[in-house]
Amino acid sequence: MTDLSLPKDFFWGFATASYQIEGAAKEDGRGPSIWDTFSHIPGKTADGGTGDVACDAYHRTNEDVALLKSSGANAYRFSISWSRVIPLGGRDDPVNEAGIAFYKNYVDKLLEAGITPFVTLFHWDLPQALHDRYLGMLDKVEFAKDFERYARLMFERLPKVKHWITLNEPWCSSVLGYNTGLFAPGRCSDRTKSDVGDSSREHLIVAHSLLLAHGAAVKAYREDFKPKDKGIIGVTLNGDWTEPWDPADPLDVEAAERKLEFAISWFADPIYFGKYPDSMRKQLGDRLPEFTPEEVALVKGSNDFYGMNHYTANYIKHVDTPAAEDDHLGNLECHFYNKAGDCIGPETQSVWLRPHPEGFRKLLIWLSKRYGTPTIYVTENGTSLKGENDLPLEKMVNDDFRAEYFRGYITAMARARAESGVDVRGYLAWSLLDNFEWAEGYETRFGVTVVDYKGGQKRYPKKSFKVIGEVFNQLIKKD
Ligand code: GBH
Repeated sequence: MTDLSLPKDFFWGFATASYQIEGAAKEDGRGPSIWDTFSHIPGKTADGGTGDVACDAYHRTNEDVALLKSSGANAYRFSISWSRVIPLGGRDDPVNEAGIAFYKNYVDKLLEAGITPFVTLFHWDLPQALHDRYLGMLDKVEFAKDFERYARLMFERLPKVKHWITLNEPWCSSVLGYNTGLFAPGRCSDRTKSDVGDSSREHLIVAHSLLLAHGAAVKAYREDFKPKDKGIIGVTLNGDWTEPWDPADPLDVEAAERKLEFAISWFADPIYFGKYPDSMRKQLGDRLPEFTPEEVALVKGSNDFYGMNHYTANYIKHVDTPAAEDDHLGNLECHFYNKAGDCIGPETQSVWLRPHPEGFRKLLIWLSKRYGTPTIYVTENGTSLKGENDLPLEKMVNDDFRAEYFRGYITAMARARAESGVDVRGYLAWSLLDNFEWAEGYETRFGVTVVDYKGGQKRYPKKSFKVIGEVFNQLIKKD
């Protein structure tokens, strides 16, 4: 049996995001973000939920840090609400000191508790004012400048933070925000008129802007803030594992690889190689933006580590002509069953999520091979449970399904490290708390802690909260 143990300095803990947990949407000078606007439009979230109150985390720093400490975790990932620290978002707009003080205190409290903060600058909650001013992420020049200024402010004001994540899942901001319209700001590629000419290109333009903004923030950090030999910065990308629908069909095999490229390499190839993947260029032609030489210089080499969010897997079937609005996928379809009738994994509450831990191991290896053994931090991994929200509290805390999910996935990660030399150095489970699950509202829960929304936002740790700690305690070497 391989030794699956993890090194003593391995980071493990939990992750959250500002709009999903903070609430206090109008308090202490916070400005609105595109998610405030979007979640208040009837029909945009499953239960009409908004982040107005969420888990009320803005008022519960001490309680939540104590909760984290009781788990034994040594790391915690959270995100900053840009519009809480710069309510209007822009580089010439005023700073909101109350917002800064909130995050400064959070960092101090975590460090006092022996927990290392991993801080995300942008987890989708763009200041609404920037969207109103110049369409936000659609304007690559203005957006990168404003993002860089915001990033500089945080680097300066949170000097104790040594692990920075620029963007969370730019794929989601691009595709869900500008192509399918399921996420804020809810723009769709309907091939009708658009402020940028052809609306079907909007997600491609947004992705390009996000890459440049990431590059600008990294450059600023490295040149002006990074302490010697300390302090690392990178982007977090989402990506599901893929298996061919028919392993004997070369077209499906190729499509499975292409799906990884359209989801992951769209962002990672520019960062590691300075260009978009050939498969995307081939399919999208000049609809896909080109990098200027200056842009290549900014983006290429801009990751100190690879932030990996991972949840699920799919069987991939090649199709010759996808629906026009599906061209972000790359001529293919995603299925939960393959040609032989095997199912990729059991149902959860999320239509897109089927546990398949073996896919995690394979994707870690795939990333490691393609990008030259980068240091990887798993910045999210977790699951919802079918019907969990309908259970009474005493049943909700017995989340065996989630506990087993974590056991399987963490073991798969340890195997990728031990057997295949993947340089994974940290793991943050999604999520510390049940929270505002975006378009799914509050009906879908991802937490290892129940948040009793009707009972004053009280927290009740679930079984998985404890099991994750046990698994890491077994795996991490004592000396
Ligand atoms: C993460 O994304 C987010 O970072 C986090 O905020 C969120 O709470 C967590 O997932 C749980 O959902 O709408 O059918 O096209 C995970 C990756 C990729 C999952 C896009 C949902 C949309 C599927 N996400 N996917 S669909």
